[in-house]
Amino acid sequence: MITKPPRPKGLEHYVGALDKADQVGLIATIDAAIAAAPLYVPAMPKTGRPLSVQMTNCGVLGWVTCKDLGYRYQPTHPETGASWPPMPPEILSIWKQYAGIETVPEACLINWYEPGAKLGLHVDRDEQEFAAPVVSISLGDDGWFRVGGLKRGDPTQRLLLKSGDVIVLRDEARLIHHGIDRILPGTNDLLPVPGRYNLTLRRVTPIRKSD
Ligand SMILES: O=C(O)CCC(=O)C(=O)O
Ligand SMILES: [Mn+2]
Repeated sequence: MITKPPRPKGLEHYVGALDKADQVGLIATIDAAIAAAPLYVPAMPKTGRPLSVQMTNCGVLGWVTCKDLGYRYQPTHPETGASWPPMPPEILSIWKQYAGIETVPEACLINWYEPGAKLGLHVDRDEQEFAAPVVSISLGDDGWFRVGGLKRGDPTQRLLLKSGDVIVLRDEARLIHHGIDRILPGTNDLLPVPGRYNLTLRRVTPIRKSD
């Protein structure tokens, strides 16, 4: 008999955390953020290979990647040079509900997956602070989330993420491998077109007592 690997400790999956009204509100928030900071096509460090996921950010810092400068956080959009739009209060309140920590997130990465887009197995490790969790919100079509362990070769399992689900990676799971195998176009009618948004909230700089 093939047994499923246990769910990694510190990985929390809140199914249906956001109701439809909250999801509709978040889409309006994302639309406004994208109007100020357009989605761009990020590229892999060194090779310059484009990612299939389009990205933008809100918050004081945004996660970006390009051929020459690689993965990093910066306060401005890589193409427009403008500051990222501020962290919307409704996104901050989701962090407050799920992060279980007093400190505030600095970055909200907005990922847009068109049909066919995916995100390879990786670890969120470009932050300077790992005491804070990563909180991530799924909106739109379903997506297969692949999750492994601390080491790249560790066994993996997949979880179906649906619109309104919240994932938290904390403590032992803060640095586990994860990615999106694929999305399932047409599984949700929140958006007028097939696709999936994911919002990833992260603390980037060390937590200060005053935060
Ligand atoms: O789309 C997702 O659910 C995961 C996104 C992710 O892992 C990331 O942007 O680092
Ligand atoms: Mn990630």
